[in-house]
Amino acid sequence: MTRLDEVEISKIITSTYHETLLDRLASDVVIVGGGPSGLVAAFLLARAGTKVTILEKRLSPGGGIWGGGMGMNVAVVQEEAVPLLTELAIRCRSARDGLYAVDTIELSAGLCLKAVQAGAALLNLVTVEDLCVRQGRVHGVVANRSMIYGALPVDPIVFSGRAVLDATGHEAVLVQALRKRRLPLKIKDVTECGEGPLDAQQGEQFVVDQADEVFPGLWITGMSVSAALGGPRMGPIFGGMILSGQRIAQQISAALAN
Ligand code: 48H
Repeated sequence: MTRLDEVEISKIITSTYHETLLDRLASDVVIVGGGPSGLVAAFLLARAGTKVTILEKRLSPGGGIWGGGMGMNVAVVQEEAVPLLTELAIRCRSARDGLYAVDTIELSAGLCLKAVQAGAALLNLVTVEDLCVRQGRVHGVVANRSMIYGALPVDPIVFSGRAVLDATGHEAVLVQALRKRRLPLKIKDVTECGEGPLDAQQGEQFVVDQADEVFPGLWITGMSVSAALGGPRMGPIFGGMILSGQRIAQQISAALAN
């Protein structure tokens, strides 16, 4: 058995983490939120060679996937999402009428694994509380340790990115931060963030079609699209989140190439 020195173990954790942290203070793309839409975007961008950092406030990334519907750990996806999931080696079981059942443990773990293996860095327990805006463009986010945020008077630090993606789900945290300052968004001015009543068909189409850049340097994907624009919620179906992440990855790639 390898001989153990407890301080050496702590040194490995500290030095490895801080090496990543130092490297990731500046990225091409900062993705806030490690739910399905953020993870899909992270995987596709990282695979294309983009330097991607995901900041996730919770201990476990995966967002709303884990709970499936009412805590039953099965996610339903439409057939349009199956090719990407199959490419990621996430198994989809045909159920009926173009709908597939996916084990939520496999979906969450699979998306995290593939994003990280493609080169995305995922920093958990990091809560993003604000944006950096200079000359009318978002160029970073303001973040703190989740355990500190809201609990202690400790200042945050900044992660910069050429593109920032709000994938914070129902909270649409970054859109809220801009609205609060009355900064001019490219989207209609709904007075408060918040989704409309549940309509699975419309809600799923909405998060795919409306995923876009909403302010120079800031894109939205997944449930934050519904929250930011007042689109319908869709209930326990995840194909739209996957396709929304896919669409926004294409948009960000195209923008970074210019
Ligand atoms: C860092 C943060 C912060 C912050 C939040 O909720 P998510 O799963 O988001 P999506 O859009 O990828 O997927 C939505 C889906 O899970 C869902 O909720 C559906 C389909 N609902 C339908 C309905 O009708 O209710 O993930 C967002 C992630 C989470 O992991 C959060 O912890 C994280 O973002 N997050 N991370 N800083 N300030 N806020």
